[in-house]
Amino acid sequence: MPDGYDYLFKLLLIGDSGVGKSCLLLRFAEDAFTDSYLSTIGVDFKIRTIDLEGKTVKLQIWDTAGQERFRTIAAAYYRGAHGIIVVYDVTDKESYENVKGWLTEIDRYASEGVLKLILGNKSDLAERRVVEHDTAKEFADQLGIPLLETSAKTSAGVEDAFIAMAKQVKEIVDANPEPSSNSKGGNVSVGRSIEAEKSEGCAC
Ligand SMILES: Nc1nc2c(ncn2[C@@H]2O[C@H](COP(=O)(O)OP(=O)(O)OP(=O)(O)O)[C@@H](O)[C@H]2O)c(=O)[nH]1
Ligand SMILES: [Mg+2]
Repeated sequence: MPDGYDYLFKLLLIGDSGVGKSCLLLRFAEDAFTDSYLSTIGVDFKIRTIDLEGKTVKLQIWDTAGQERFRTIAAAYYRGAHGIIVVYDVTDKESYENVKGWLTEIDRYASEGVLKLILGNKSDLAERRVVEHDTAKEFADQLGIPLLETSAKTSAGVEDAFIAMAKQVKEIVDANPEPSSNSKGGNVSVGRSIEAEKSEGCAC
């Protein structure tokens, strides 16, 4: 077992600036929250190791900057991701309307077959909510993408969201244990083993 873990999964958070991507990661990785807003510059990551069905799973979660000027930097991280989480803010209609655009970015830059999850964050702000859960869920259902709501502030749904994605990645990796090429239409990179990652010089 390399470095004390059975699996290494890379997840990526994308979405408009200010929707709460960094706060979601802070909540999941360190069980903390801050009200102050420090917009992410470029990309950042945090690690959390979890237990899934008796296996040790190391999650390396990349947090990207929502600001337009960092888009090209962030796009470089799509390809290596096993799962991508698109976040919007339930109190910000524009951030929800932009989810479509973020999904297009995934199609453009990520490996084919990458897992997707849509998160409506800031569910604690009930009085300021402008995006209804049912509306968003209908949109996500049409695309066949799971949608969950979270609050990085109260923790509601946060653990479930990341664990659900990790479980799904594990199922895919278990079903495709052989390392394979990244080529479109081939066996996707979500099936790559830790050994494949290591031989590529993963510094984690
Ligand atoms: N009420 C509430 N506020 C939140 C929640 N999540 C984040 N915030 C606040 O929203 C602001 C932006 O959060 P960030 O996590 O920095 O947003 P981001 O998506 O990382 O933004 P960029 O790094 O610019 O892309 C901060 O002031 C947070 O405190 C939440 O679940 N509820
Ligand atoms: Mg951020």
